[in-house]
Amino acid sequence: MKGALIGCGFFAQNQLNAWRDISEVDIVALCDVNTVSMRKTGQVFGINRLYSDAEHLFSDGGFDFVDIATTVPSHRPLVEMAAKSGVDVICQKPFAENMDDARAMVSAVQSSGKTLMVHENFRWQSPVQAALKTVRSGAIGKPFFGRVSFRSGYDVFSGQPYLADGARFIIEDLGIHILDIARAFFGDVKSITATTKRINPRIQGEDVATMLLSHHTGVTSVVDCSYATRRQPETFPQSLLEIDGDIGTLRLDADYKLTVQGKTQMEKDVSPKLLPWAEKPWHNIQESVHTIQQHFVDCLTSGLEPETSGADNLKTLALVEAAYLSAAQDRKIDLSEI
Ligand code: NAD
Ligand code: 89V
Repeated sequence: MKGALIGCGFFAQNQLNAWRDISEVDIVALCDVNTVSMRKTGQVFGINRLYSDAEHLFSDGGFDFVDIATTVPSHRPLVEMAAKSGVDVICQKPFAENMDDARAMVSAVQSSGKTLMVHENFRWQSPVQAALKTVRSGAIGKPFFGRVSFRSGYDVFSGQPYLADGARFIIEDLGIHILDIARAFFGDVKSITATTKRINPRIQGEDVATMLLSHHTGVTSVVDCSYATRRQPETFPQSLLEIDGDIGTLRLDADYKLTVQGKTQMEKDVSPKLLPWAEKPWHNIQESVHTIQQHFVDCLTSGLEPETSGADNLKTLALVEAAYLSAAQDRKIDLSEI
């Protein structure tokens, strides 16, 4: 399978490392409006076809899929170009700036008959997968309560300076992952209530969000995230879990400790692998990049819809929109409003 990657910035380096480890894939072309980072990336990964203009990349073609690793404002035009060119697409999160764009992007790729997957990788982290497998095995019975929590004081702005500038920050950038994990465990959401705060005076958007979700399955969950939490041990970038079921409880605690109590008793270290190109503490995310990209390839090969498809991601994105609306209007939002 031949691929092209657009956006040779901070996170694309992980994506390119992961593609290099996936035997079915050869990345044949790169594109970035910033030709300096594009050339540097091309040298590191031995990729010679370089484009500063995506239209030109697509008109030259010669690849089966495109990996869109740019920030959100360019996602819609790039996904629409890909749909027009008839290639499969993997696009970074946040998938779109608003629901209208997201729906148009899903529909454009559907009309082309190609596959669209969102690079929504947090549910693919191996500790989260281990917890999902345990809950799905029935070890804690039927869940009735869940908490998905990401609290950190990590300086995320040094690697991703644009995160300090947007009117929206933590729900759109990070909460989106944590909300997606809640969907993976507890199913789709009926209503959400959210509060937000900005603690760090040097950024524009909110860096704390606390959300209460009612799921169609009857589960109530709390999804909370913060980049204003100074604590030791620093748990970045771990998502911690507490899930109560009718016959037991599961916790994914700091340092990837998975515990089940109740009818089943279990304590297990579910630390992610440190891939050869990865570095701590990012290895958890980096391993999930490899896993989600392999999932994309497996879906293209088998013809199955990716678990984190564009259509699926509309529901995660709707939670982001609903959370902002709830915080702005200080009320519970029914997801049918979005
Ligand atoms: P970045 O700014 O470092 O890199 C983005 C690159 O895209 C830049 O080099 C920019 O020049 C290029 N670009 C922008 N518009 C373009 C266009 N129209 N055509 C060609 N090139 C274009 O950003 P980043 O930190 O690498 O983030 C990229 C995306 O990845 C964001 O959406 C971010 O939310 C996401 N991200 C995801 C994870 C994850 O775990 N899934 C982690 C970090 C970042
Ligand atoms: O996933 C992300 O988009 C990243 C990070 C995990 C650092 O918040 O911005």
